[in-house]
Amino acid sequence: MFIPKEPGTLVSAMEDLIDEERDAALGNGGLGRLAACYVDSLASCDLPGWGYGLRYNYGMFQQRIVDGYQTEVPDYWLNSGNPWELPRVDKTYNVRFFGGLHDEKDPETGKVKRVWDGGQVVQAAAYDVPIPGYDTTTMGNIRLWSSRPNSSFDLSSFNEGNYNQAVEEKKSAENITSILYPNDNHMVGKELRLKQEYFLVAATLQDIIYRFKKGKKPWCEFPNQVAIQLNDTHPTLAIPELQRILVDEECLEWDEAWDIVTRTFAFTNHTVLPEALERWPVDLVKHLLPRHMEIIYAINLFFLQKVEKQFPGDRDLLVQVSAIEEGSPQCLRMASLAVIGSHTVNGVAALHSHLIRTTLFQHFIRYYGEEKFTNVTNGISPRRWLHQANPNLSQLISSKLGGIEWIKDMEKLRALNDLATDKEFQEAWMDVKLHNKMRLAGYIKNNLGIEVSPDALFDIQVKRIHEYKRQFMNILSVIHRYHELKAMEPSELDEATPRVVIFGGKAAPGYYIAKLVIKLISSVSAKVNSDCSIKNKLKVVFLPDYNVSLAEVIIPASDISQHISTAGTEASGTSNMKFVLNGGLILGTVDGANIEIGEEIGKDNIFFFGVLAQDVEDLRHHNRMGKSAMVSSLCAVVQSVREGEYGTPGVFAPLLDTLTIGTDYYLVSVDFDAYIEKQREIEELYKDKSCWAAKSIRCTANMAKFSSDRSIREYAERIWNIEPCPLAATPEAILND
Ligand code: CBF
Repeated sequence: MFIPKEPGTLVSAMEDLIDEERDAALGNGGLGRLAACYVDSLASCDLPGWGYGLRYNYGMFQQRIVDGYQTEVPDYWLNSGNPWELPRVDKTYNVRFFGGLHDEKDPETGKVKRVWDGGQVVQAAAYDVPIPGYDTTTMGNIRLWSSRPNSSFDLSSFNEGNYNQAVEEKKSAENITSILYPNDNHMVGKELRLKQEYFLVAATLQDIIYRFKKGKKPWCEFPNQVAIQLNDTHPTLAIPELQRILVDEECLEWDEAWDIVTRTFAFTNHTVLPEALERWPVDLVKHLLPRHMEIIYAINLFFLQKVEKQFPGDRDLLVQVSAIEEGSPQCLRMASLAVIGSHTVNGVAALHSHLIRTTLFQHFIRYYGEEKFTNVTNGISPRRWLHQANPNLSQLISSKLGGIEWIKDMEKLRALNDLATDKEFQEAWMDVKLHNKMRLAGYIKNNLGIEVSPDALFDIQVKRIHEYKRQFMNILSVIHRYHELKAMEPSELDEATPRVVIFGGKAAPGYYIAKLVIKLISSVSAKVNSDCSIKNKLKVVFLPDYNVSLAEVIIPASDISQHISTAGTEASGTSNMKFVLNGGLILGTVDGANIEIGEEIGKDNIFFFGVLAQDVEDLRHHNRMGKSAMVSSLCAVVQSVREGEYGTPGVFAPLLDTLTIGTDYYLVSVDFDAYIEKQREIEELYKDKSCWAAKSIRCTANMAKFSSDRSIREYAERIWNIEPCPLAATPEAILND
């Protein structure tokens, strides 16, 4: 496909073509990207599994920075078509919303069944994105659903004069997959979002059942043939939907159906943040999906009856585990429904899985016991995140290891440990890093006009902007460093390690505080970069429109990356793994997968700081009681911002107030001094190039655990009970599915 760069011009090189290609930005952050790595691993490990999702017309918005502020531009990524998808005209299913319920007697059996009819019926049309496995004939697939008016929508309404209504119906159907909600780790209770969730599960289940029925097996075989992993709570409606299909359409008895349902589903929890946990007003669910709400009530009632039987009179326990939260409004707790309807529940890193056992799902453990709750630490694809993103490093590694087998078996990387202190190898290793830093420096110069030296320490924090991820603490520490540099004698300044602090990430459009963080970074960047008195010892860059393509340029270029969430808030993180796999060191809190990365690469090769998750609640309590004062290092920084060092005083007041008038919920003040101290340590250590190179090599060498192949095999063996079965990727095999 050729895309004119300017009218009349054709692209001249493959690189230009690649630059023109748009990301399919169909997710918000780590959650969707994790799933993409998992589909790559499923295919590469010859495991028979697919991913399902929605084909939004508008994906994640494009971020522009105007006058230091984030603005959002719609991402119409399909403008020039999508060469990687296969529209499946033969794969369409109808999906119903709203409507009414009544009972109907089967004339033959005399059995009364519940009928859901009327309402709005839309069509789900499949688009396949084939995912070839690496070095195998097995082909995976991501099937994305697009909504459109159903086939009975025709021109008769127009002819009857109901033109407006017909157009409205068409628009309403198309709206469902029109746009991705751009919130990461934050739930928005909009009817359209709930429609998207049901649309996904209704189409997907019909598709799965269609394939199951081709095998002509009895329903009791379904859980042996099919495993469905709920990737967070967003597809939880699949549980009542399968129950509905089995009871209302396939006429199974309730208990038999429920046994099938609970042996089919497993659920991955990806967050403990309260604001991210889905709670839907019962009235909204009832209005949109009346039969599902009836079924959910019944599922919950039968479950609570069992709990009551085991713990007679323990009313508090019933309140805690109920899928319905009493209150005004009454709400459906999706995570509880997911637990009740699944045979296995997992967290995504060891600490996170421990936390969900001891906090979020602690009450469920009393009833179910520990066995149902497990951990599968996240992973990343070495194909994309080392081989593709960092071709020079991939080549260097392969040349030393005598082959590229590591790409499917990261254990092989361990041999690099023997080369960690080899001077020649260190030089070659750091040459690749320098080359990658030059590439990023070029990008920064071309896009922002900021000159940065590739010899400086590249210190990077790229991820969604969120208070719990503490980009705010990072920029406050940059200001602190700036003040230090300004106060230095010339001789001391000459000795200082030059540092380029790079930020990137999108804030949800309605997340005011996160947007102010971006503004503060931009303002600090403008001031610091133009201050000649600090002799280029500090540069600050905010890279607009962080996305996967940009990540592939940024990640290989890091010396240090920051993963500094308040302990206990980041479920796992996956960019931490990507940076370390590329030989970047980590400055991080004792949180999420940072902990396991430290265990694997060795405590000497990671810079940990900050409070532990187990102490966070007590510290917050202290803050709420007004028992802790802000540390003086932070006070000075806050004051300089308040006084207008970075623009009009007052602009940043709501942000600064989160530390002072607020209760500093994310414990910035508590961690600040330890954080600054670690940064000092890093700057000192960076001066010893050989020591740094050895650490960098050991990082890459010891990341085997974080291959998504390992994660996906754990799901396959411990949760889905499936084995590798290489599939011939013939066109027939794919098109028949
Ligand atoms: O498990 C994948 C990722 O999911 C999140 O992004 C999420 O949206 N819940 C978490 O915030 C990450 O910690 C996690 O790595």
